[in-house]
Amino acid sequence: GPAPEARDIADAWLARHADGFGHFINGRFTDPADLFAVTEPATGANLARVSQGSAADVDAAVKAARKAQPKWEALGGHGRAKYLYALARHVQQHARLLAVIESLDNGKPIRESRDIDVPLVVRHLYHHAGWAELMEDEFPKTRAVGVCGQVIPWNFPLLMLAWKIAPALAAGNTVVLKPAEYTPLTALALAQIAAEVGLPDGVLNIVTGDGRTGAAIVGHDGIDKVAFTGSTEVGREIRRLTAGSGKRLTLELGGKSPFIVCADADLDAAVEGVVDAIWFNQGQVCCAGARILVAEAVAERFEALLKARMKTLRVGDPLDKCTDIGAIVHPVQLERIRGLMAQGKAEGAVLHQGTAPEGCFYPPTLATGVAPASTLSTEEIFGPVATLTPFRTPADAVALANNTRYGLAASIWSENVNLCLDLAAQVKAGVVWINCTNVFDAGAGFGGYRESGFGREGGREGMMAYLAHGTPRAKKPAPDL
Ligand code: TXE
Repeated sequence: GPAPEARDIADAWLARHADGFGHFINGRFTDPADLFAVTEPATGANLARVSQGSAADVDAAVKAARKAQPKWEALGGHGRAKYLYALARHVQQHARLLAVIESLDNGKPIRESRDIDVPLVVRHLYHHAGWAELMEDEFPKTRAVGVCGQVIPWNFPLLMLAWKIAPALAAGNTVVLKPAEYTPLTALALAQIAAEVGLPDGVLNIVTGDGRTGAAIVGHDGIDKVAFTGSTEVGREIRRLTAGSGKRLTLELGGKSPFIVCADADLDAAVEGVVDAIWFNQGQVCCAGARILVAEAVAERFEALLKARMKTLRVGDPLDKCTDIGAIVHPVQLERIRGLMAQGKAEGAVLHQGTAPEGCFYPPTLATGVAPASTLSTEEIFGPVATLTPFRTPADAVALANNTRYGLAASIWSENVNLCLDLAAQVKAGVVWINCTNVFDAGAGFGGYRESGFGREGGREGMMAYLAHGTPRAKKPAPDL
């Protein structure tokens, strides 16, 4: 398991909040009210109780954010950067606590929360502290949008929070954020960290609750910009709700990303790529490489290698450092995965699976014999399930890759760089990885096409979403000679 002290720190933190968590509004926690249970998916045990945010709570949070916004913006980029740097440093100091809470709450392996989630959170905060420093130079004649309502999912609870709040705060906006109801705990810990670093009251407000609380945020008149990451269905609903309201909107929704293995690919590397693409975070990744497309010439060999590798993956206790695949976030999601797999089997798919313990776990799975129009080829499963489909020519691979309602990401594997670049240009996806996958950087815009949503998060493009009249400074024309 993790260093015992880390678990102890988490248990002590949970014990201190045994009476339940309130919302973080205007720099302090409200009294816990209308509590619901947050459970540990790996064991089913209750972890904590948090408050279901009402319309009145949302209203109080939006009012606090409105009041704080002009002062926060007037601080200037350098002033705001100091707070973002401090947040980053304090998250680093509490890294072990945050990693263990994240793994308990979400079910993800501690190796991932410790080595991927939390370090990426820190990196994101530092990167955007840098943007804040450069605001006046890089984005002159812009202003903040105002108050941002942000609603996030449960698959990367703290990382999605960082993606949302870092650019918003750097640009001078204030925030009302709702974490997902399955995984609100690291957001509440981060609220405590924000208080610890003395972030001015009202700049960051965290209201917990379910979709009703989310809808109250999205629909509130005092919100200037909505940012949402989650299901395509809810994204569509939010688009309807905000249409004609004058609110700005960015949506980061689902995916069914292709993972293309060309005939000349380094197959061992591509196998490890699949592990990172679909067996990372239990496959609950919006840009997961869920559709493996492999050149006919190497398909049989690749399938054999992949099945052998799949059998070595350990599914189980998220807090065990040897675990590769942890718990599915919630029994409801597990049922959803099982339902889709049953449908896939009924449509003729053959399932190859590793093993998983009893409980809220699902084994790594490879589905073969899937038709392009079948459920398993088209529906986002959001579990550790990849389909494997052979293709004849690179042009066929592109056609299969683009045969989707989504367009979030793609991975291309080949030793021929010209072929990689040629395919990359033809695959319609917001991110294309070449000979790697699921690589994230705070400096690169991330986002999708089609039903994967619109808007970019990260880097310069990500900043633009949080700026009014936010055009980057035009390069000065060369002076006339
Ligand atoms: O997502 P929801 P769910 C996909 C994935 C998954 C499926 C269902 O396929 O199996 O969605 O997951 C809040 N107004 N993704 O049901 O409901 C909700 O409280 C405002 C892909 O958990 O979209 C939570 O905070 N907010 C995805 C957030 O929306 C509302 C990540 C996401 O929950 C709302 C998650 C409403 N009407 C799921 N209804 C990705 N792209 O990464 C709910 N919410």
